[in-house]
Amino acid sequence: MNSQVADLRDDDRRPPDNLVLEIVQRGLRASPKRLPSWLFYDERGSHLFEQICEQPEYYLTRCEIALMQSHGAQIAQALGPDVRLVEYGSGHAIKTDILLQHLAAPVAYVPVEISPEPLRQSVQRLTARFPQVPVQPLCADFTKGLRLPVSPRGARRTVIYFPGSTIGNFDAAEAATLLRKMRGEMGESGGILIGVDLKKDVVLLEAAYNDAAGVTAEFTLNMLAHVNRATGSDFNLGRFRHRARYNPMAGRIETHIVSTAEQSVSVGRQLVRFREGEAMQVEYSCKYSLEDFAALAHRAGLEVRNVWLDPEEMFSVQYLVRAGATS
Ligand code: AVI
Repeated sequence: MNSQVADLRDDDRRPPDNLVLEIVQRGLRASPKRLPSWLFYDERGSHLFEQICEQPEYYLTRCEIALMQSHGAQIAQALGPDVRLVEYGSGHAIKTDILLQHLAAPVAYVPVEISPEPLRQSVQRLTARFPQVPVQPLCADFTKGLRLPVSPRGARRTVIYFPGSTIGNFDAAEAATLLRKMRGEMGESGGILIGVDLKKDVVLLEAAYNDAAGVTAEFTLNMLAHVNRATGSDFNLGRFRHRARYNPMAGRIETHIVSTAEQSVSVGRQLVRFREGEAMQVEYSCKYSLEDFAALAHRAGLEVRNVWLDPEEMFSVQYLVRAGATS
């Protein structure tokens, strides 16, 4: 039976505002200052991220969709029939459509998403579009241990779908920990289907995070508006700017919020001083070569079974299984 939208299970882990204050204060005491990237995603931030995905410079979404369209059938074949598909951070689940069109007799689709509204909307849309696929939504933080719902029938394997190169927003140690957690959740015969952005010309990489329309800059600074609302702080958005640069040694775009003046900001009872030009680190977007990613998978006890590339070879979708798995 398809789950009703009202059945959303809520693990309620988005930190309450008093904890947000503590997390922000701790990040602003650190040297250099930093704020966690989940603070981007209030309602406006999520909307701005959708707009980023439509910017001509932000090739990631366009290339991943092109890749799923051209290789969807092959990908579904690699996953096999009777799959339980668990999507981490499913959002509006746009790329999932292409996969569900091709999968043979999927046992269930389990979207795992922390924001209830996109989850509700995607469940409604996918239930209408694929009435034969049971949808079992889970409103939860995919970085924490998940209690997956019991499937309506036995699955041949659980496949964790993690598109969008969201893995790039975790540093190498965190990414290995997350992949290891997925390895546990997918079980012996399971797999991970993951979108991974590739290393490429710095000009293209930096353009993707500095679009001409300024949407990414707005997305970045919106984090301060979110922090003001959640903590009562008084960041003046006009006195900070967005900066995103590629660090070739670390292989990642590093996004900072830079103070354009010497200034003080009140965050709870803490007075935070900024020097002119001082940068707060707010996001990493790691880029991988195919070898880099295979090595990361190996650290998590996984191996790469398949790699698919978009026609421009900018982006990859990879299928990982347990190291040494035979089936
Ligand atoms: C969600 N994530 C994969 C995006 C990225 O490319 O790192 C977030 C983003 N930040 C700025 N632009 C897009």
